[in-house]
Amino acid sequence: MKPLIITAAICGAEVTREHTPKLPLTAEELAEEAFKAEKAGASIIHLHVRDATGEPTQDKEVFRAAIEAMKDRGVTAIIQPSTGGAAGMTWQERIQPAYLSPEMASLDCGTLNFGDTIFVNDMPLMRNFAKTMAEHKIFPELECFEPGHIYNALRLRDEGLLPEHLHFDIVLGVPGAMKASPKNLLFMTELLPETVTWTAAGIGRHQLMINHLTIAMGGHVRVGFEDNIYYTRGRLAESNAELVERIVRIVQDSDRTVATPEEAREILHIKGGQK
Ligand code: KMH
Ligand code: ZN
Repeated sequence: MKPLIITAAICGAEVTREHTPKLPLTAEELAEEAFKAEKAGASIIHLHVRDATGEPTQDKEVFRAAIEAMKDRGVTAIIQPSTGGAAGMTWQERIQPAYLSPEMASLDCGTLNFGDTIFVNDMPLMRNFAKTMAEHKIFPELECFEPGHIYNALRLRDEGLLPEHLHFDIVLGVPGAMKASPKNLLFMTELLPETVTWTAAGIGRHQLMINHLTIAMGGHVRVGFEDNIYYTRGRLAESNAELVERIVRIVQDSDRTVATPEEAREILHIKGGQK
């Protein structure tokens, strides 16, 4: 098996300081958190940003400040801004970080119930995002919360809107969408073409179970406060790095190795290629 890529989703759009006082919000806090997560073993930082009041924003300049702060702090991991933002944002708001031409960005592949709201991703929006990412030489991570999302992604591929190598993120356990279970992860991954790479995210208390399964199945791992703020039941994680450190131990005990940022670029075919 190839080295395993750990993605740290360090902030998200929904978690608040009321949920966990450890949540990084400002550019400097995000940079410090990303740096420590990378030192612990993360090679991708999935990035959401917040405005001065702590609310989620997709403002290009707020992303620019966070990315610059990360680079100044010494982050060499792949920085992957979200183009999902928060449910209810317009597509014009959401696409803004793509104009900064990051190495990678998330591309959500379908509409779903997201808690009490609807996270809208129709085909025209997805085509628009995929085209914009291709124009800016951004490698997309294809976020799929339901089986139909995988078919939508393959439709984008058939329309020539995606790079040759495809990388998926299977997200399970969002309230209103597909539940996190071994059976559902197996079902979702069996829909994927053989040549792709994939990671998976389990929401809330399901994070660790999904992490264990993906390590055993040859996938990659996503952890972080965006999906889960607890280390164990009732005990908040000290940091994103603490969650990453545990994954590193499990990966090594499972006789797999953890990818460096450069290895992650090779595995994803973005080294000197896509960007
Ligand atoms: N915050 C969710 C509504 C992404 O980053 O691309 C969407 C999300 C997906 O987090
Ligand atoms: Zn996200």
